Amino acid sequence: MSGLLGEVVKKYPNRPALYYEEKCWNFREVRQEVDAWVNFLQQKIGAKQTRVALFSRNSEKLYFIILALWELDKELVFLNRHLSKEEILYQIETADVHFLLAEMDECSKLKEFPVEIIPIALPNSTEQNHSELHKKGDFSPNHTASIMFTSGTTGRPKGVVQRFCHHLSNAKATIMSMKVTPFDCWACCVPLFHVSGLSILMRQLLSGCSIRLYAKFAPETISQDLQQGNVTLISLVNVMLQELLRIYPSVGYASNFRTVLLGGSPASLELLTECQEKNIAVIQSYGMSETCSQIVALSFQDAKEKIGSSGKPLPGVQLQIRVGNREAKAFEVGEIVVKSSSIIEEYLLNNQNNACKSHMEDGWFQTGDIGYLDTEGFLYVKARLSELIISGGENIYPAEVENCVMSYPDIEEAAVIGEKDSKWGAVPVVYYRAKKQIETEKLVHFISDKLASFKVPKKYYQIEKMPRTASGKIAKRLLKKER
Ligand code: S0N
Ligand code: AMP
Ligand code: MG
Ligand code: MG
Repeated sequence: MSGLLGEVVKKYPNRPALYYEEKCWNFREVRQEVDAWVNFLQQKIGAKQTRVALFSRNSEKLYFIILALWELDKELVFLNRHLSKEEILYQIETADVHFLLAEMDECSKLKEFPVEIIPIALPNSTEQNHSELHKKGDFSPNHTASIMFTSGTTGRPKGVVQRFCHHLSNAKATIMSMKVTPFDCWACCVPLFHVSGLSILMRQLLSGCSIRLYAKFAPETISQDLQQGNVTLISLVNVMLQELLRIYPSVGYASNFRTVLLGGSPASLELLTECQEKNIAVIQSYGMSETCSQIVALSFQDAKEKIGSSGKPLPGVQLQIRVGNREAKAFEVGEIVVKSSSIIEEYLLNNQNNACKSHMEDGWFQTGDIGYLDTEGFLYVKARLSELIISGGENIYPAEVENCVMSYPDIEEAAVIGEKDSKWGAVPVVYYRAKKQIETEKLVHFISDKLASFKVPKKYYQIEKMPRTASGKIAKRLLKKER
């Protein structure tokens, strides 16, 4: 598997690799850009450093840097761009990172961190001159490619350790099931710091397809690219598809546009129906960071008959519904467990280099999601074991927000629940009990300092008494009545 980048460059040197804003780079030009970054970065970051953190929006530079750091055999720690300073600090300490590459305008915010900050700016020519030959990354299967944090039920983030073998196994399955070719152009407007985005890069390295990368989700620009035939595939979360439909052109999209890969959360039936009416092919998918992107998908051929289903396992993926220790019957609801070579083996925990296994003894991975299979083996995801709230494709674990709210002076108890939201799908709202009247504005300010913006509750209810279940736990279902 040596030199993934080298191989794709050798096969398709003159084919377009990357489109970004008005520019295009073929694979040979990508190689040159990546080499320049390799030379620059190897002078900045010592060979002994195994991990490097990245904090950035999508950009052509970020794309080159990811490839360059892999050429240097570095493990990449992807930080969500919306994180607060405290969250970033926690993640870089957990991952034991000493170097952080950040967008220029974020550098001042990060300057007191115990890491060396490298601004993401073009390496200047004098720095490039000092270059020496470097060892080309071999992308060996067991090497860690990326680490992405997920919060989990305890409220403390843990690192999802994605190795090249996991990514590549997933990429192969996706390429096979979606029939991706070098003539495809995959629009990447999801963040590269999520596996939704990074997996597109992996699929490119294996298939030779082009990528059209966007700095942010700009619906007008993307809609135009879809109309002009500049894109054949696109990965989206619900809120993005909804925005694109709002400005859907009467002439439709170009005929070479093939399909939307929709993922990250349950798909809205309304949205799927509207896409069917407009003849937009959507692959509804189920996946997670731990599975290195989609592992179950509903092809658009099946979409009409099986609307609401997440589909069937991708090639190489085994799926079961478990009730206790046994496998469920058709239509019986239980926990979704999966087995596949694209599933991670371990999480990084809060003590440096302290990892925990992700699998059960028998090799199955417990997703924490609840669902059932129909008689033909189509998966329906019903709910989650945890109270995870998904806002616009970003995950929010109530425990994490509750811990933060309870650390505010005089607040004694807090409960966070998700509320339906027409734009984001769901948003967090908080109920709390305190010794005295709390000024909401100050509380919001306090939380915003500590948590990523999308985790900050959108509504605040100070209540006298928390409703409780017979066993004494907060009865979240009864909270709304306390308003
Ligand atoms: C929807 C997005 C683009 C919205 O962001 P927007 O409007 O561009 O705003 P920003 O400029 O980024 O931020 C400005 C402020 O807006 C608020 N905000 C932003 N996002 C959210 C949000 N999600 N919820 C609530 N508020 C939000 C903030 O206040 C922000 O302020 P600052 O800047 O101060 O923080 C954006 O949210 C987005 O990109 N969402 C998608 C994220 C995503 O990709 N999720 C998927 C994660 N899951 C996986 O990766 C596994 C599944 C998977 O692989 C997959 C998923 C989808 C499609 C395909 C696949 C696949 O299998 O391949
Ligand atoms: P993440 O850890 O951000 O990758 O999020 C993964 C979680 O998103 C899964 O465990 C599910 O709870 C949820 N999810 C992803 N796809 C779907 C889907 N098709 N239907 C329901 N939930 C989904
Ligand atoms: Mg912020
Ligand atoms: Mg997430």
